[in-house]
Amino acid sequence: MGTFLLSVVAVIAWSALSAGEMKHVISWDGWEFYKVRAEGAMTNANVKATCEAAGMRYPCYGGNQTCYGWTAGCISVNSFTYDCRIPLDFFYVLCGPPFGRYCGPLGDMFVYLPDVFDDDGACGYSWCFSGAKKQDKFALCAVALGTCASNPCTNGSTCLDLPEGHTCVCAPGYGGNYCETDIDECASNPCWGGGTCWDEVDGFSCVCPEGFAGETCRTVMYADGCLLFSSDAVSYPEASQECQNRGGHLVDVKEAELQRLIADSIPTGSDVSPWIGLKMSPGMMTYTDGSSVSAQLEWSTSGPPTSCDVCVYLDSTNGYVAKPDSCMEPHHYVCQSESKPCLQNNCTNNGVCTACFNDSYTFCPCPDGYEGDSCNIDIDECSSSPCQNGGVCLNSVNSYNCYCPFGYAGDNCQTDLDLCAQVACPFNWQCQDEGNHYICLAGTSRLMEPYSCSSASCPDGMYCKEEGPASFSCRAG
Ligand SMILES: [Ca+2]
Ligand SMILES: [Ca+2]
Repeated sequence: MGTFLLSVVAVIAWSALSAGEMKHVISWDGWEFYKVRAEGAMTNANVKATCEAAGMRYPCYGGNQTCYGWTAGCISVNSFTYDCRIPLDFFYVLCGPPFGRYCGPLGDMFVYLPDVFDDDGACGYSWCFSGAKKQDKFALCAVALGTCASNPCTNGSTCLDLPEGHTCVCAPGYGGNYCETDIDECASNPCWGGGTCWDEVDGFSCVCPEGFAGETCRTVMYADGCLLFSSDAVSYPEASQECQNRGGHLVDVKEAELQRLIADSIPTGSDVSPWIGLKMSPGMMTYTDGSSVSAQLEWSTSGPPTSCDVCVYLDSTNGYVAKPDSCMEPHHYVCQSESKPCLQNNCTNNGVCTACFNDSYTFCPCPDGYEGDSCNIDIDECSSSPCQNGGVCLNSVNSYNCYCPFGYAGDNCQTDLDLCAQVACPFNWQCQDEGNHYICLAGTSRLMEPYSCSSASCPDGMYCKEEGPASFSCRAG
């Protein structure tokens, strides 16, 4: 009785967990075939209901509507076997030939075949026996290839069934017919100044080189302020307005150093020829602060133009010398902002926070020995293994110390001390310097007798070790 109850419980629990479970069998003539776990007797009614509950259609034992065993409601597919029976086709593809009785992927599978068995049993694979007395096996079901029912859309996308087929509406950051592709947002090289780009889902992040900041590394800090390199090309008035919106102005290039800094900050090969803050105001070239053109600015011709409505850009094809152009031409541009202390100092270890462009960008210029966005990293000066001869390195602020083993000295333990000059072996014995210890050898005139270490053998702080007949060593420790 106990065993009987146990088996009943087990069957109920098993079917409750497994009903509807499905396994892909094969793609065939525009359809995807699945075996779907059924619950109860494997009758035609149950096979049909199981397929429909899974959102699928049901194929028949006969392959198309001219063949044996096909009724309305079945799907039509082409068969290549002589009797056009679908399960036999599958056998040939999955397991045959030669045709046998068992094919693993088709095992325990029942196919819709009405009006053949008196008990309404579905047709069991492969000799088409009635399924009416079989319980909880698999129904053969199918969905049309490419329809939403077969879940073709991936990565959280939405599938739309349309008359001409399905279409996948991708979640942001994915592409491809089935949204299977993570779009590479780094493909356009968005990180400026040699920054490293990391592709993410629907975005990217830049790891900026030292001195560059901002989401795309387009802000550069220098001694007197910050420069911001635009990502777009616009007319001079638009560029001027954009810089003002950011709390700065087009860069006033008055010193040759600043002109060089701009040139050096533009990645090689990017062909960016940016507007700078210099244009013709009635009769003379003036900077954004109203001052007249500096003698230090290097020009492409003999000097600044004297007429017309012209603005000035730095010519990338000509070593970034200044060149006039119509103010309405599109160019990239460089904004400039003076730096000032941050409203809040987020820098640690005595770094002084500096802000540019209305606090849009903050920098922590770090004191020597520290690095990191907030100067929170103590640079490990031991990482280059500066201590030689087994010296132990201790990292400190902007420095390191080597603790040398016995026998070595110097800042990096680079000096091999002459131990024999500092110690004494017994009279007439020879001293041999072995780096971090020394050996005393009995003279050849003495008998080769064993030496016995005593407290007097070595200097204080060293211990004696018998090395064989008539020799011993003194070692630190
Ligand atoms: Ca991506
Ligand atoms: Ca350090």
